[in-house]
Amino acid sequence: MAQAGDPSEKEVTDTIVAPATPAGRGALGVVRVSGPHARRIAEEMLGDASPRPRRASVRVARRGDHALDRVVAVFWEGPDSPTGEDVLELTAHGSPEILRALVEAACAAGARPAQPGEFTRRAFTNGKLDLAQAEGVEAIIRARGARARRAAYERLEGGLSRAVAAARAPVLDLLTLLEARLDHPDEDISPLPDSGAVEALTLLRVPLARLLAAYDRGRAEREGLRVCLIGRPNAGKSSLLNALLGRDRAIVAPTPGTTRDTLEETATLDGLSAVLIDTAGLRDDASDAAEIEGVARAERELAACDVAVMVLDAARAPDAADARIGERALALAAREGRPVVVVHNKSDLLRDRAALSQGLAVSARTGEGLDALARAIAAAAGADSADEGETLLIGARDRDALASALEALDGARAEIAANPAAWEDRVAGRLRDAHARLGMILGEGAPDEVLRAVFSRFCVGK
Ligand SMILES: Nc1nc2c(ncn2[C@@H]2O[C@H](COP(=O)(O)OP(=O)(O)O)[C@@H](O)[C@H]2O)c(=O)[nH]1
Ligand SMILES: [Mg+2]
Repeated sequence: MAQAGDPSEKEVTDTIVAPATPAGRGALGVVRVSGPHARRIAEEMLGDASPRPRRASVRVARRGDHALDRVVAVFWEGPDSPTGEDVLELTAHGSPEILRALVEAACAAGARPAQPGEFTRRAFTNGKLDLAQAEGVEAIIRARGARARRAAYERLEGGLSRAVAAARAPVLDLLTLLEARLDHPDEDISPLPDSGAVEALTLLRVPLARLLAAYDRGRAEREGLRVCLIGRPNAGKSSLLNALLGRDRAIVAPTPGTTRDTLEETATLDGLSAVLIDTAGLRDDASDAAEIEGVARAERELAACDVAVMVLDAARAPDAADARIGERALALAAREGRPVVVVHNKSDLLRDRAALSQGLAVSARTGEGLDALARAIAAAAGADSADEGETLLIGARDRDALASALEALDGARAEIAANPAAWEDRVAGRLRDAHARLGMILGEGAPDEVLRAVFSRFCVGK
């Protein structure tokens, strides 16, 4: 028996109880109890002195002499249970009054009301699932739409955890190799040449970069693909936005420079939800402060979007400024890795189609080419790619960990360049860092504030 003040007593948790179903009325409602007193609570509420684990039994749940409801009771004996502790699950009629009375009866028998996410947190603490999977519990409950649901299920089943483990294993292999040399300099372990190390580090990046790309796709799916319309003033960006929306939202005017700010609207393009962003026209002779700021914002949108649509005016022969400005925008998009779809707008004014360089002919006025444009945007976003990472649900916490792991790997490469032939120690440090960052996705060594932040997003009863 643990004495008061005995450090091992910290390991003993109290017993928690909460309704596991929403507070409405329905056929069934579930109350869950988890912790060392679950067995005693079963005895007190159900008269079951030794409930058979994992067997459903029909019992009258009581508080003292009062019958509360006839319930189906299931008892699990820890550690082989959903939370790793003794668990009692009572399925009653779905009435908020009954569930409240059951929770109160459990509290009278020694439980306390659970905090948000506390059941899942205990499952995590007891090694039933890692942190990535624990977040999958929340995700699958919140998921809207079949794709989001599949991705959340995959995460809950350990899909992301396996991908992270697979990306991490070779990091550890390389680290072990370097450490063996560092720890035993006299032994006959052949050194890794600089070029071999750079190559190994470059290979380590690949799976991490893929997971990060999956994050971008997932975000686009959740929040809508960010599609920004860029081009010179008067090319018809605002008109195209209206045409794609099927209604007038942006101001269209024959005078160039009408759109000085950016404007966002959600639309469905080829079945994908998208956020269309109208921007101020790109120019290199912006004169007033508002114009200059408008161009700067347009460039920021271009750098941050998922797909850029470069709108050219098919009714006008391109001049030197068009070429300069177009090149600058394409270079920026290329540097940021943003796909660009080029369209020639005002195709209704065009007599000679053959004169068009590559790109789609569209008309905001007649609607010509708009369906093809929507398909081209979806294709450019990689929405139809059957990439393996596609089904992985990657959240902001994972993204940060992946990005800092990549940074550590890139730092390791920089160490080799900076200190040829004397980098092993520092590279080992960077690899340890990358390894630890990836472990954070799984919750390894996660400080209490991280765990609290993760589980506080859950509702009570999960
Ligand atoms: N004929 C024709 N005119 C268009 C088309 N798209 C836009 N315009 C006209 O071009 C001018 C500039 O359009 P706007 O959408 O404001 O261009 P923005 O400055 O790029 O946003 C307006 O007078 C529009 O009516 C089109 O497809 N065909
Ligand atoms: Mg405009």
